[in-house]
Amino acid sequence: MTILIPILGDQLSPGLSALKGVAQADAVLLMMEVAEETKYVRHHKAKIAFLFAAMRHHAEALRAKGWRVDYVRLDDPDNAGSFTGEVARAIERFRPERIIVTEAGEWRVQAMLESWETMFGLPTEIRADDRFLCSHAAFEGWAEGKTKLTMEFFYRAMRRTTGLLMDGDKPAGDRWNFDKENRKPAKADLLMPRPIPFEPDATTREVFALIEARFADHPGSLEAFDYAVTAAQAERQAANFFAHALPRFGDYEDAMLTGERHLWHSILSPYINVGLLDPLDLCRRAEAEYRKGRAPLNAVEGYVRQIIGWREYVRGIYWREGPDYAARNFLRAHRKLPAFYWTTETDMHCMAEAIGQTLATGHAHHIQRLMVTGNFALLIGADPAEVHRWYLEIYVDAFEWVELPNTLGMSQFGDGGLLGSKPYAASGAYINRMSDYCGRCRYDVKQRVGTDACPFNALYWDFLARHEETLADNPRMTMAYRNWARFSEGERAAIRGRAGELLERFAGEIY
Ligand code: FAD
Ligand code: DLZ
Ligand code: SF4
Repeated sequence: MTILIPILGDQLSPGLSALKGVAQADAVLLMMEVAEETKYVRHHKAKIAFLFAAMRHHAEALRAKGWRVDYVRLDDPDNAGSFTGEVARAIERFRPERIIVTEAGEWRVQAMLESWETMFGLPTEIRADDRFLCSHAAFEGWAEGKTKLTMEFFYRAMRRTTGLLMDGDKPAGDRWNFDKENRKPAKADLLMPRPIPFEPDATTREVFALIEARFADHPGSLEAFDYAVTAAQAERQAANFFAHALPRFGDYEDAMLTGERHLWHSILSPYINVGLLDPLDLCRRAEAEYRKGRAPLNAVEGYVRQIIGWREYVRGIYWREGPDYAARNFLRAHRKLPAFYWTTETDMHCMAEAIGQTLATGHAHHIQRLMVTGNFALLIGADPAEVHRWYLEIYVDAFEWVELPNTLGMSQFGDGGLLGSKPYAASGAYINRMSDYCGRCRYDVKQRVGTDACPFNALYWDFLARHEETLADNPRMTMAYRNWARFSEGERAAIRGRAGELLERFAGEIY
């Protein structure tokens, strides 16, 4: 008997559900580099390079464990160009009796997997992806009957289910959430932790050559590429994080500093998302650091919350809301993103920093994504579908199930508050409080009007004014609207005039 087991680019886990209980002698594992997946958005060069390098290394690791792996490269002259086309070719080659596959991470690909049984006339078993800690059914069970799907309550349920950071029935330290302690601005110092840079090996360099030949027109650069591309390297990066960065992860979670790409973040999301690291294992190890007194509770709780809370929660929302979620546009925002999202050519220092490091490496940390590039797109009224496309193409860790709810929901308020209780809109004052950017900027963060005034300021007030009818009733916006009402009529007109000029300027910068 031959079983065909397709393994997708983000399914690089040795314990993948599709492999469970299968005898190696019966299985052909199919891994495919296919044009369709590289082109549905213009992925950053580093994203394709990371995926292909990790896939090629993973194929070798599976072979070393005794699996028969059929690996189709992008430049294989017979490459059919799509998952379905390659499965069809593999059926010709191997004549399997059935197919087993782990469910896909996005609606688009899941629809392909679901078509195979009828298309190929072969029994096709689609198994649940048990690398996630909350199954679709468990999320539905939690969500059922609730009028508001609040992340914090989901997170508490997940703490109870996993037993992470629990002392009996109670949360460790008698509190569920230490977020209030985690908003300190940071100062650069020589002792700051650094992720391990990994020198690209021959396999990765071969992928680079392919990327330069085939994807020269895609955004981003490979020059700074130093990602882990094997499970062993990802594991070294995780150990480095626990030893050096975790203790202050909480304190500086929201901080931003010029020239500092990593601060105390883990930079492990690409590895978790493709399966080189296991999220539950990482959380258990973070907890062990706390229990052994090597990391404070605010850091460990913050880290665990991001993974068993936010990460699982956004996945639950993605699958619950369905494929139409991507088309939501609650604020009816229709502007284009300015060209500098692809070029870095802006005199706003915060934007140049966040976009610059993104184009150079394919990574930016959460507050840069949310409160700099995301906030700016929200304030100018950029179309959430376009913002979603930018985030999906530009970040190495971007897969739709996690990127879409974060971008369209959390950052752009496109779902009208399903995911966040208010828009993450902020003026320059927030960026100034959490970073050293403003001191290095040509704009004055204290001014609202005039050509030297920080653009975020007028745009923030204008955003509130534009959406007063929709947002003023939101209790979390009351204070903001009260402040807006305090301005004189003349001040309000001047602010909106400055915002109008800015919007015209940015609208002219269409890529
Ligand atoms: P850390 O700060 O070290 O956090 C620890 C881990 O928690 C991360 O590795 C990640 O697995 C998880 N995590 C943290 N925040 C979130 C979150 N909001 N949602 C889901 N998981 C989270 N994350 C992605 O993995 N892929 C994306 O495509 C993605 N797109 C985003 C788009 C926007 C607009 C925003 C605001 C956030 C997005 N995030 C995305 C969430 C978050 O920014 C990244 O997970 C984080 O920056 C990854 O870096 P890190 O590993 O150093 O994270
Ligand atoms: C993102 C991506 C890219 C660029 N290329 C491939 C590929 O060639 N082969 C592959 O198996 N997966 C690729 N991926 C990931 C998929 O597009 C998709 O995001 C995941 O399989 C989740 O459904
Ligand atoms: Fe950004 Fe405004 Fe600060 Fe400049 S002054 S860095 S534009 S927030």
